[in-house]
Order: sequence, then C-alpha cells, then structure tokens
Amino acid sequence: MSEDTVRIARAIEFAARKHTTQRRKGAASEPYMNHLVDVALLVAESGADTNLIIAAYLHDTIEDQGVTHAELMDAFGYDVANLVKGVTDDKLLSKEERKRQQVQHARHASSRAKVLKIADKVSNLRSILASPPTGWSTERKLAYFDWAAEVVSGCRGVNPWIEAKFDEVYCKRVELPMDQRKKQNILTPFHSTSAEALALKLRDTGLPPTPIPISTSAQSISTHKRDTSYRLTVWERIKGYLLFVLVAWFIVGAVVTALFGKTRDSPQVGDPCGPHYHWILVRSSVADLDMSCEAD
Ligand SMILES: [Mn+2]
Repeated sequence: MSEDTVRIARAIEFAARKHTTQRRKGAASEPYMNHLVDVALLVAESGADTNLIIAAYLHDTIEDQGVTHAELMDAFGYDVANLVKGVTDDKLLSKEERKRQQVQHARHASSRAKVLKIADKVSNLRSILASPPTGWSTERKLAYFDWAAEVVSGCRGVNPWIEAKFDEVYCKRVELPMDQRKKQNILTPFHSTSAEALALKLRDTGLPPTPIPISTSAQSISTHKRDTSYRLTVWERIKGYLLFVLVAWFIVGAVVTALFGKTRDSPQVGDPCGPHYHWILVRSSVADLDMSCEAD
C-alpha cells in the first residue's frame, strides 16, 4: 500500500475523531464527517494531489475543533497545515466581518486553496438544498448562495471542473420556494450560461472520465426562455385600455338605453323638446337678422 493511501486514511481517522460530536446545522443533523467526505471527494475528483485531499478532510479542524497549525504540521506536514490554515476563518472576528474577509482572502489564496474553498462552498450549498438549517427563510438561503458565489468569484480560473460543479449547484437555487417574479429576477442573469457551456467546462477538464449529466434544473435554466406572458409592451397596454373603454362604453350605453330609452319619446320635428325645434329657432333668428339688415 502506498504511503499516500496511508496518509489519506490517517487524515480520515483524524478528522472523524476530532469532529466526533459535531453535526451539520441542517434539519437532518448529519454527522459533520459527511461534509468533510463530500469536500474531499469533490477535491479528489477535480484532480487534486494527495496533500490537497488530506487538507480537504482536515479543512475545518482548526476553525471548529481548536486543532492548532503546529499539530497539523506534526501529523501531516507543513504543506497540509498551510492549506488548512489558508481556508480557516479568524473566529475572533464577528460573523459579518468573517464573511467579508472570506471574499477578500479568497482572491489572494493559492490555487490549491482556491479549489478547496470552492469544494467547501459546493458542499455547503448542496446541504442547504438537501437539508436546510431549521428556521432559514428562502431569503436567508438566497443570501448565502450569493455570498458563496462572491467568494467563488475570487477563486475562479484555477480549475474549470470544480467551478462548473459550483455553477451547477448555484443554479439550483431557483428550486427554493419563491414567487414567480423573484424567480424571474434570479433567472435573468443566467441567460448567458447555457447547458452546453457547462458541459464544455466539465469536458475540458477530462475529469471524471464519463461525462457528468447536467441536472435537469441546470438545463431548464439554460434553455429557459424569458417568460413574457405578463410583460406587455406599451402599445399592447394602450390597445388593452382602448378595448376596455370601448367595451365599457357599449355596456353603459346598453344599460342606459334599457333603463331610460323606452320611457322617453323620440324627438319629432316641431317638438319643443327635440333638436329640430332648436334648429328651427336658430334659422328663424338668422332670418330675422337678415331682415333687419335689409331694413337698413
Ligand atoms: Mn467546511
């Protein structure tokens, strides 16, 4: 058995022991180890070296279990200890400040730490979808997705395969319960991300050997045509209003005729109430005027 295999097995054992009592925040309260295995598998599939796979199993030991850099260095060497340190938040800072710093630090991390960072975010987003922490509203989940995307944006350009994995899970946030308008706002920026582009990203890396089927949600997003059923143009609105006024006019007219039309006699010539009578009055007054002119 190669030395690398033994070191990886040792890292799994170390992580399992350190995180024994820790559980994921999600409703399923999965053992924390599930997250570490998830991250390590992603990192391994992305084509990582042994030390990076080991670091993936250990990536939360300093942050969550108080393991020291020195302890990791003794057990797994300087490179692994540094990789873990590179993805560890300063717990003395406030939660908000830590989140802000993650975005900043991600940009300056080493290429390998960036891969680990992205894998960590992929696993976290998957967990939020599969077993969300109790009490988290859709808004809060979406905020986490967007913050994760911000961190990952500083890590891009190092490994297309892991980046495609992130994009794939990030797209799935439209499956969270939300109204149609919100969904529309979310989908809009993704028109440029096609399923083909995702497939190419995955294919270009050559890993894993068989093409990964892109999730139906990613396909539905990429092939999504903007739903314009409720987005009318100005002209369509004007036509709608005009039609409404016309129909309303006829209805009101019909109602008025039905109510008053038959009780009122049609005006006749000579009828003092009809329009012809007024016309006769006007004509006679004009005739009077002419006559008075002739008199002059
Ligand atoms: Mn983690």
